[in-house]
Amino acid sequence: METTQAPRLLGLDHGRASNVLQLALKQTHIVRDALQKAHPHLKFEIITMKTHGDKILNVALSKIGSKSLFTKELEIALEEKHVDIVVHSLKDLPTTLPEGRVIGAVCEREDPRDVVIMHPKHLEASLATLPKGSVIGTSSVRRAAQLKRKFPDLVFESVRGNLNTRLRKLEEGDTYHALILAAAGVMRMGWEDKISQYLEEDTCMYAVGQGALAVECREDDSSTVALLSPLGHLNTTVAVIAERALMCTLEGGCSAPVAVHTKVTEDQLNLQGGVWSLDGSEELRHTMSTPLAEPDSSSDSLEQPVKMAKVSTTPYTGVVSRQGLDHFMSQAHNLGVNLAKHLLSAGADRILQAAKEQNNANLPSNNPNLPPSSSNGQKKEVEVNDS
Ligand code: DPM
Repeated sequence: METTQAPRLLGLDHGRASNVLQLALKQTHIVRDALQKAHPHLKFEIITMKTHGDKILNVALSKIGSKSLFTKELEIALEEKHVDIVVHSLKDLPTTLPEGRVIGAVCEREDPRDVVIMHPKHLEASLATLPKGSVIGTSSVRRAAQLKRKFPDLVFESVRGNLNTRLRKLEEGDTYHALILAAAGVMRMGWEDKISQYLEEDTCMYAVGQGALAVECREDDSSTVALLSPLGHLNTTVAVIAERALMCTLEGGCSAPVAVHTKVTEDQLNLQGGVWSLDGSEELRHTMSTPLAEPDSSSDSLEQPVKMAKVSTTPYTGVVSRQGLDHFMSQAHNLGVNLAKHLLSAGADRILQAAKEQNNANLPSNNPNLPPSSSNGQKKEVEVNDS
């Protein structure tokens, strides 16, 4: 049974002095503050814990294999009710959540674009004017594939570590001429003034869900689902449902060169999707849109009260549906599925399969930095720090 006690939030703690600067903690605070504002009579507590995440930060993201690795301990803490809410960057959440878990709210999206952070020596340059052979740091196959296509004379190299580490490697070293990062993370870190260039969709489309925060909870925890409701942002929610439905139907993961560009107007949702070969030599893009129309009230059937008896879910790629908004969410979902089907019939399956095989071939076997059995559902060895 759920109690009337306020839910608790969970922050990520890597146990170092610099951790207050880290993105996950900042994002958790953003959501905690929003919850506190929406429910001033309740108290929301942040609980920190250590994760395996920092142990594998020196392995390129595309080579880790399982997208949910970073968040595994958090998931277990949620399941075992040490915490009730977990905050994520939506783009790091798989399109199929673990059983019993839902995204209770998707908060308003920050600028979803990717940006260029230049080395202090090249502040005057742009990607187009950097000298031939300049090294661009990114571990994202999505970014590398699109930018290789556009700038064949640049060299792309993996850059490891959290955002602080990456910035230090750029600014204090001579390895990289520039980094590509998500504007959202850069802004949440307070580094807006370091941005040299914003990448538009003709240069580099963004990742599914990029820039949006997802607030996860247990599906059967209806009191928390209700508390999260005011944090949900409608335009962001329909956009990311379409993007995630596209990704899910393409069966892409975080290591797939898949990208999107989404526009929501008052009555229309417009989704552009793209798929690239790892070297950028092949590109497949297509745009589709759907009207975001109110449901036709005359078609409301007597069934409705029965459907509404089960309070929330029918989650769309994990996102809880809301009464009254269900119609928009289903239109958005269909748009993503239809666009994916179009891309698949135009050859996306072959491009993605080849990319997957190439990625797997690069996977370091027996890497000592990878935690054991990353993909099974065992829930031992969890260390929750309740202080
Ligand atoms: C995922 C990717 C990256 C993150 C792959 C991609 C970037 C990895 C890299 C799925 N997660 O984007 O193609 O640059 O080497 C991540 C960041 C944020 C959430 C940092 C970033 C912050 C932005 C947000 C890492 N996850 O992309 O610069 O909230 O969307």
